[in-house]
This record gives sequence, C-alpha cells and structure tokens, in this order.
Amino acid sequence: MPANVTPEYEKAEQRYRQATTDDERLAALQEMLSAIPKHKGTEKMQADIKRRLSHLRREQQKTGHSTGPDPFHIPKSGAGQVALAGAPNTGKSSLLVATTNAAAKVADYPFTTIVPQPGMWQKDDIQIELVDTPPLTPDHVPAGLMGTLRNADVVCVVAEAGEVALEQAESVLSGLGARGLTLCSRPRDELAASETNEKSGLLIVNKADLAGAGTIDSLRELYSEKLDTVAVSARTGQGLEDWFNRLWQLLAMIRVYAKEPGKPPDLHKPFTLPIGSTVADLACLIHRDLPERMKFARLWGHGRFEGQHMHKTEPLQDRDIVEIHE
Ligand SMILES: Nc1nc2c(ncn2[C@@H]2O[C@H](COP(=O)(O)OP(=O)(O)OP(=O)(O)O)[C@@H](O)[C@H]2O)c(=O)[nH]1
Ligand SMILES: [Mg+2]
Repeated sequence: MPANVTPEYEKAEQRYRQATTDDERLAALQEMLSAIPKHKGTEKMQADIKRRLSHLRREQQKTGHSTGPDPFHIPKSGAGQVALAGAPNTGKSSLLVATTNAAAKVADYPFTTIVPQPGMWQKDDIQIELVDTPPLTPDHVPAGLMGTLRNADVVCVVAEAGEVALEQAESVLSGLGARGLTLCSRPRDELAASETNEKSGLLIVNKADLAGAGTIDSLRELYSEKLDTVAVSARTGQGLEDWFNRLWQLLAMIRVYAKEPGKPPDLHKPFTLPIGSTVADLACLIHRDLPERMKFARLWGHGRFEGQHMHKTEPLQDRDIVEIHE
C-alpha cells in the first residue's frame, strides 16, 4: 500500500476487513472511497475500490437485497460534510431548513425524518454541506446511520434547550460511543495526524429561544472537557453564525484564490484545501497534470511580498491569491 493514505482511510479499510455483512462491507468501501486522497498515485486503489463496490452491489441486486442506491450514503461536496445527529424532535430538520435551500420535512412529532438529506450552507465564499439524519434513541439506531455519521467530517449532536438537553445529549453520545464513534472538540487536521478513532464534533443546543441562558451555561460547563457547546435557534436564527464559524475551524480548511497571469483573481470562487496544503496541492485541483508542468507560482497574501515567487512545495495560507506559471 502506498505510504500516502490518510489514517481516516486506514480506519475505513480496517472496518472493511472486519466487516461481517455485505451492508457493512458496502458502507466501509464507500468510506474508503471518500477518504482516499484523490491523485495519480492512488488511481489504481480508487479503481479497485470502485470495482469491489460495483461487484457487491451487483451481488445484492441478484439476491434482491438492494433496491437501488444506498440512501444512507451521501456523497461529499463543499468544504466539508457535517452530519446532524440527535434525539427525535430536537429540530435537526429545522436547522437544515434554516441554513440551506433544502426542503426537509419539519413536524411537531418524533421520527419525521426517515433517510438522511443533504443541503449546502453558504456564507461569504464558503460552502459547508450539512446532512440531516433520522433520529436515534438508546434503543434504536437506524440501519445505515452509523455509516452516514462515520463518513461525515464533523458530527453535530443536536439537543433541545431546557431540562431534557442533558439526557438527550448523554443518550446520543453514549449510543454513538457504544458503536465505536467518539466525538471530541479537536479539529479534523489534528485528528487526522494522530492514531485516534475520534471524530470532530460539536454539541448544538437548539430551541435556545425557548430556554433561559442558565440551562445552556450549565450544559456548556458540564461538557467543557469533551465538546464545545453552541446555543442556536432554528426559529430566530440566533447563534447560527457562531455555529458556522466553529464548523469552519473544525474542518480546518483554507480558501485560496487562483489567478491567471495578467488577469484579476476570481475572489468569488475559492478553492478549499486542508490546512497545510501546498502550491502543488492547489495545482492538482486546477488540473491533475499541472503539478508536474508548473515551474513556479507567484503569491499575494497576508504577510508576504506582493507577487512573491514560491516553490510548489511551500504551504499556503487562508485567503492567499496564487498565480501558477508553467
Ligand atoms: N421554538 C422552537 N421550535 C423549534 C426550533 N427548531 C425546531 N422547532 C420545532 O420543533 C419541532 C421538531 O422539529 P424538526 O425539525 O422536525 O425536528 P427533528 O429533529 O428533525 O425531528 P425528527 O426528524 O423526528 O428527528 C417542530 O415543531 C419545529 O417547529 C427552534 O429553534 N425553536
Ligand atoms: Mg427531522
């Protein structure tokens, strides 16, 4: 195996090897495909995963096991994928509706959402994909939901402000923990570099319009060691901006604007890359052969000389403007 796969990929591959059912194998392969770095060096591995996926799907169709594409697999788009998980009726779908253009069903009774649904949350020039999911309880975690959550880059546990918040948060966090998914407040880049099985997470206390600040403060204090708590309201919009900013921090991404020589940069359409990415990583996003063809880059950005020459191995920073010369 090439040395340059991520720990996230290795964990998914381990789950594949340990899977005992075809459904688990399918979920693990999908996670492997989304976690594998997309460049020339992994093309063979990507093709191999796709071959195994289609073989498994064909087998399932033959046995009548599958009825079509897996609704619990949500392809990634945007700067990162954030799944909303939580007890019934806490307002997960309302949050998706309040922050994106998605039209999810909202109702004042539990178990409204049956399958995951994505939506794109856009603020300034950043797009973060949110995924609303069906509720989970201590007794019931819908089949496929763990795959959706493991595949996400960040998981937000949604609870309702008020006395029920603690019980809701506890039951969801322990339910996920019992299935091998532990959340923590560290950003994605730190976790990727370590051998941990933890995933970046946040505790979202929704319906803050209904509760006094006291209940939210005590929850925040209680979880201060484990997870950051953000109080929001899908109804009034309170706290949503703070939530978005924290997601951006947890996703640990940077925005970089590409510029053609002699032309102004397109400041509306940044490329988003993981923190620590280099000029060559950006070049690869523009065109897969460009890292080999490029000679140098010129760069405009915070704390640099205007138009400074850069080698392709140098790291980029948020909001850098880069001009690549072949
Ligand atoms: N006051 C108030 N009510 C809210 C808020 N967010 C959601 N609700 C209400 O809470 C109820 C449940 O909302 P949903 O968005 O359907 O909750 P859900 O978590 O998706 O529910 P399930 O799909 O069953 O898990 C609805 O009556 C919403 O109008 C909020 O911020 N404030
Ligand atoms: Mg719902």
